[in-house]
Amino acid sequence: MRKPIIAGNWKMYKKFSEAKQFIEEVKGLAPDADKVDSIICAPSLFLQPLVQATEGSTLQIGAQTMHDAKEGAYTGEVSPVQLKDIGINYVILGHSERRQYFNESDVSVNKKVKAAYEHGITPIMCVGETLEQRESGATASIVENQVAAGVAGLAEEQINQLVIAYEPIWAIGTGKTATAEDANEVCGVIRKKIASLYSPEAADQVRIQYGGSVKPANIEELLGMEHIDGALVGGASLEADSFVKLLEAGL
Ligand code: G2H
Repeated sequence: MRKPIIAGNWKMYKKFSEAKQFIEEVKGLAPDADKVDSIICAPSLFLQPLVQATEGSTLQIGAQTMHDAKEGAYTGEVSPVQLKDIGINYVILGHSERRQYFNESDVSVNKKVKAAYEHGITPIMCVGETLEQRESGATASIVENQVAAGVAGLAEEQINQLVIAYEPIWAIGTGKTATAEDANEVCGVIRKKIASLYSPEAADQVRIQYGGSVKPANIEELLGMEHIDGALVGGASLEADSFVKLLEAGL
């Protein structure tokens, strides 16, 4: 049985006062850590104080991106060493917005995934197709290629720690959710790809999230699917009430 993993992705939303208030409201309500992994991926600026604010809670704070180098002259960037040092255990890598607006590629995502492992941070590696790719029937091959490129060079014993988020780009922030069946089908393709690259046992352990307009009204159906082990949630993770409902759906 794979443990559900529900992660909020706040993107570039919230002032610090709002972020703190959210954490105050949610931190006592997050489920037991042995039942659900509950994570908020906050803007870099807020990470350290929010880690402190969640002390003693099962709610964890994650990052939304990082550089692959452990340190260096990379103005504006944050390193895996810096994240780990303040108590960050999860990082979203290769989100489609990073790929689209910040030139991230399968190659740079792979470097970051490897760097995350090197420093004991669990990567939430995002993959997903555009609407054009879906309509041309290329979804499976696009996603398989992104997965293979993203995990290149990882050892089999590292793979069971991996979290993959399948986020069809056309469903992000648009209100359009893939049907649970469609999402499950692509998550199944991802699992099969891991099985062919590593082993059926490794594929069985990898946790795969669906992301793209997940909300309290649709999360239960999504989580009920065979290959969907969690959700990466943007808009619906911004309100405390809604996020708590999402976490409870993981129970
Ligand atoms: C997809 C998702 C969070 P939303 O980007 O990663 O955002 O739930 O708003 O579609």
